[in-house]
Amino acid sequence: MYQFKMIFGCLLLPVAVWSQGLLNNTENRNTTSLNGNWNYIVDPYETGYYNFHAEVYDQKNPKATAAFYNNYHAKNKTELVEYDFDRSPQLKVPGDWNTQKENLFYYEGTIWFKKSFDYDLQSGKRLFVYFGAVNYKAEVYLNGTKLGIHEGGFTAFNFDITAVVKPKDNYLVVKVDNKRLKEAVPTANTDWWNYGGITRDVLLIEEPQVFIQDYAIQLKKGTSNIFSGFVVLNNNSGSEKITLTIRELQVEKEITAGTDGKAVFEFEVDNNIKYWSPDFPKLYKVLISTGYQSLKADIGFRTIETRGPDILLNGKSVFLRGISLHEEIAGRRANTLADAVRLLTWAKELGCNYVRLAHYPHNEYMLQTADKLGLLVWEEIPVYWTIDFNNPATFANAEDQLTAVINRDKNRACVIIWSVANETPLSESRNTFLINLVNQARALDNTRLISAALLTRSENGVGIIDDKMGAYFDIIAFNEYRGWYGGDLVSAPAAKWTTPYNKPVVVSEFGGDAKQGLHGKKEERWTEEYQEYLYQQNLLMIQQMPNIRGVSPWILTDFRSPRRMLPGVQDGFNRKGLISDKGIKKKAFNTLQAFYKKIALQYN
Ligand code: GCB
Repeated sequence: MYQFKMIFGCLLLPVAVWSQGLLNNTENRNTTSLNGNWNYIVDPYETGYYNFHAEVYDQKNPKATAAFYNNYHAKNKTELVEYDFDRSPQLKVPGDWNTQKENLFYYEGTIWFKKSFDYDLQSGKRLFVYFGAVNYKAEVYLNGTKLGIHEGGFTAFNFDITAVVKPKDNYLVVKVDNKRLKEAVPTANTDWWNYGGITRDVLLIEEPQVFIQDYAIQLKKGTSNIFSGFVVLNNNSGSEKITLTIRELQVEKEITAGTDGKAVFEFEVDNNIKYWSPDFPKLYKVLISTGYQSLKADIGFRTIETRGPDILLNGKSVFLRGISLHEEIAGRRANTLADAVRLLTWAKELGCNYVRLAHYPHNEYMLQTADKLGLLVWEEIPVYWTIDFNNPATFANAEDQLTAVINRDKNRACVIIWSVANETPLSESRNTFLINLVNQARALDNTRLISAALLTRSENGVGIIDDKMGAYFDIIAFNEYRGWYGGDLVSAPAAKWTTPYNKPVVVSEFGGDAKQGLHGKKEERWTEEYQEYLYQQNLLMIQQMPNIRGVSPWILTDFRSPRRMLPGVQDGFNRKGLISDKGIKKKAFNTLQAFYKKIALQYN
């Protein structure tokens, strides 16, 4: 159930992750949604988890009626039972709890969720329960049996429940704990609100005994007509034939999985491939079939590489016209297809060909939509600010999250960059930590670019982009806040920058707060005019930077942050959005839009 890892030369305690392979491409599998209303119990003292001497029930006395995961009901009027899910209130899943109930607005701690369901599983079939994400730690039980634990608020996980599920009256209980911890990923301190809950879809996935668990298909690195990849069958015992079909390209290949379940392939395609790009987001219908199953997937094919300061998409130099965004809309967690379409349509309207999905892996609708709308994507893990770089368990956790997001999204043409960190303070242990993440990302996927949002320094007024980690990255990305946290705006366009790296430079953040509707002089903080001027001056500065090949200003929309409390202006929101949390555009939206129009012409 747990993974044991060797890191920094020592065998670690188990990290709380599920080692069963993740089922990707859930949109095309045989699924039943468990979304909807779930009963919940707020449990700040974890009364349903520990007995009064602080012993964990599921270790000490798994059948204890007082353990909430047993979903026990009193058998008669004399029996003492101090909880009852069925008489408890309900929350929507998926959803963050903070914005669903007023009294949970600032809640951080444990809440138990329960969902009852029936399922008629035919013999010879297998059933999995899949969680898109739970923030932060989930302990999952079905019918009183512990399925496992998952840590990390933004990655998917699943459990095989074939042996536990019954035709009627199943009860799925999830203990969700979103307490912030110094050693967690992210750590206790972030500039975004730590929404708790079962924040993404919950699905039952039915599969045959031997099933297609995972696959990768993309253009081999350095080529534009060789497909390479693999298919993994779960529970395969003999040799099994798999057919890979892409009808539009007249591809029909037979490959064979050995007893390890894995079939690796590489073949050339003579037909003209229509390459995926923001201007032409072509997705091919790919079919993977075995004797028991056919799984379809929509996959785009494109190449991405760098040459000196250039980012080459399908061999052609691109400028990343981007915007950063959180997985948030209207002051709540975004978690539906409609949310994804809304957010990414704004990005398109802005003239973007690229988005930075900050600061953690976003939900699958975002990637699905970016693939369809034609937006290049930077994906990130929450190795943010002052992560506990000296802690091997923190590294194992970060590495697990990186692995999970690469596993989930490796077939998305839109994803071009895996980012391993944001604004981390310089130290040797931080370098070791990040280098190990870079190595892991490259080992899992050698076709995409690796980066991180770095910090810079200055000497005699010259900005210097020389973080040592730049040597390990394909793209040199950094955040700068000229005219907001420091530096003046008047002289910004004349500012000098330098870098020792002959690589593409991307400004991963710049920006400043404006309260939508607040107007005044361009020198007055919080006004739309200040933000507009800040954008004008920063864009003039950025255009002069050496090797500049992209920018993703901070940020598309205002978002909740408990660090931002100025009354009447911030009120718990970071106001650097180009669009307010109410969905109203600010003046700087037009400034960036005009800039992107100009850049699009230059790079065409
Ligand atoms: C940053 C962080 C981002 C913050 C932003 C700000 O550099 O990467 O998470 O929200 O600055 O508004 O200060």
